Amino acid sequence: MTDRYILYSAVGSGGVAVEAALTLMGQPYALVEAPTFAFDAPEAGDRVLAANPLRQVPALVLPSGEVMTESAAILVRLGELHPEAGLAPRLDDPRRAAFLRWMSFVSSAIYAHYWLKDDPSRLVADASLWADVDRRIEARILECWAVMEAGAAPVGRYILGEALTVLDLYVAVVSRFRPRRQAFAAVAPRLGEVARRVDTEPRLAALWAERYPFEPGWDVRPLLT
Ligand SMILES: N[C@@H](CCC(=O)N[C@@H](CS)C(=O)NCC(=O)O)C(=O)O
Repeated sequence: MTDRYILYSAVGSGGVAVEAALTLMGQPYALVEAPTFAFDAPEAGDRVLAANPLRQVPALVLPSGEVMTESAAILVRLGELHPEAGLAPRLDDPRRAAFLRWMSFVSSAIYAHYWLKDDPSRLVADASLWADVDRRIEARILECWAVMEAGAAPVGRYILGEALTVLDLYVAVVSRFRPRRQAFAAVAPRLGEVARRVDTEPRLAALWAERYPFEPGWDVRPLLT
C-alpha cells in the first residue's frame, strides 16, 4: 500500500493522457520517466519493465500495489475510482456505451499501430520497404480517425457532449502522434476542434508545457526519411 499512484510514463507518450487525467482528478502521483521509444538510450525505457513486461508506457501502480497497463483501461478505471471528478460517464449513464466503445477504439484501432510504426523492422526485415509500411499505417490510422469522426459524431464542446471526459484527453494525446494533428484534423474536423479545446484547457497548461510541449511545427506531419 502507498498513499499515491506511481505512473510510468514518458514525455510525448500516451502516458501523458493518464498524467492529464490524474491532474484533473487532483490525484497526486509519483512519476517514473521511462522513454521506451528513445532507441539511443534504452536503459531509461527499461525502467518500465518493473511494471510492464511489454516494456510500454503507460503503466500505473495503484495505491493498493496492483499494476495496470493499457492506457484505455487505466483511464476508464481512474474514471470509476474518482467519480467526483466527473471525467467519465457512470455505469447507468446513457453515454457509457459510446464512451467504452470509443475508448477501446482509440486503443485497438489506432494506438496499437505504433508498435510497428515506431519500428517497422519489428515485422519487415527489408529496410527499403519501411517508408512504404509507414505510409500504409498512416493511411489506416487516418481512416480510423475518419470512422470515429462519423461514428462518435461529436456535437457538443466535447466528444460525448458538454462535459470533458477522459475520452477527450485520450484523443487529444493520441492525435498528436504521427501523422500529427493537421492530418488528423483534415479527416476528423470535429474531433480536431475538441482536441484543440483540450489543448487550451487552463488546468492542463502547465502539464502540456512540461510533458507534451507545443513546439514550432508540433502539429505538422513530419517528412518520411
Ligand atoms: N496498448 C498500449 C500501448 C502503449 C504504447 O504503445 N506505448 C508506447 C509509448 S506511446 C511505447 O511504450 N512504445 C514502446 C514499444 O512499444 O516498444 C496502451 O494502450 O497503453
